[in-house]
Amino acid sequence: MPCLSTTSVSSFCRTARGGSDRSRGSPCETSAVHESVCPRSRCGSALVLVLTVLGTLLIVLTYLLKEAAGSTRLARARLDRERAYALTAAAIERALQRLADDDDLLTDHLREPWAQPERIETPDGDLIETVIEDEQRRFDLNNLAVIPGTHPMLPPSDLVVDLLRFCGDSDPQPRVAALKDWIDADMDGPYELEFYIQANLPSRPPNAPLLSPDEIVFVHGFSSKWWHRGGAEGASDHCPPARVMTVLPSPHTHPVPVNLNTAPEELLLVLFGPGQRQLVNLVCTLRDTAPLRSLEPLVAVAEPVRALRLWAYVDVRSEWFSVHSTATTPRVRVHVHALVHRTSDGVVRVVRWDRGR
Ligand SMILES: [Ca+2]
Ligand SMILES: [Ca+2]
Repeated sequence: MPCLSTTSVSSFCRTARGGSDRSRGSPCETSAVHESVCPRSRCGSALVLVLTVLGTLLIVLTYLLKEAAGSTRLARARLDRERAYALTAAAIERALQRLADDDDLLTDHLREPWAQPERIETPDGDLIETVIEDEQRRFDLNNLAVIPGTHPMLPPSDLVVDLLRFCGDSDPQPRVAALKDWIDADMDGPYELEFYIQANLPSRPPNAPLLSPDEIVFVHGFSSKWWHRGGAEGASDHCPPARVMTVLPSPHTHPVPVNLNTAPEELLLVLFGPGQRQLVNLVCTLRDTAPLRSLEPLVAVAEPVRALRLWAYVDVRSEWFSVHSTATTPRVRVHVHALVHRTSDGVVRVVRWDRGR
């Protein structure tokens, strides 16, 4: 706002009059009227105030714009992620159908249609990769819940001891005993509820089959690294237990057998026992040529006493499978794992659904 200071005008005029007579009167007054003369301090304060307000507005506006952009990005990322999950869910549904369409439910092997990976690229640049794995290619730790009946069979804990030793555990008995007591229905054993109370451990044995490998960490004696690394202390230079063992969450009145058509050779070596290399070689040779459709070809070669006690743990067909599906879109990558059970008449159901990264 223009301002006029009398003092300033007077001072201005006196200076003008001091110069010459021609400048007396009018020139001075004209100058005094039309010149706006402000104190420097007040003009400066107004300017600072205006700049401060403008600066604040600019900061608020920038913040709001960034917030809006961030919200938009989050919403788009969420949308991309959900779309990718929908792609994996559709792929898993197709995989379940392939399992149900298996035209030979008495034999399962890696040349069947269900075992072939599916790879789909969409026009939008998405890639969906899906694979079905036979879970019975590995030994089910929940077999520890089985009580050997009148039929001759190896105690499941004997096989688990051999497997833990194979995975680098030099003294596996105490850990297997703890795992067995955790899983079996009874409360008779050295590592049942009383042990956990007296040892002041936070976990309690459910006396039921494991729900997933993640549960093993709560069992006395098992480290968090054990499942993926092996060894009593989770050392990395051993066969990972996850390679030769699995966890199939269901009631176990009899063992869930290992499928000889899909099991890795090292698991066969452990199962068949010392001195049975010839039997392992026979299995590998036979299944390379054609899938095993029964245990009959093995009987003549197997060590009879152990074989008789082992047959309950091996088979040539499977009921448990894992479906892994990964969707890679231009902006996100997601993975879903479904643990699947297929009944002997081909009915397929999802038992566990893990929505991963
Ligand atoms: Ca089949
Ligand atoms: Ca128990």
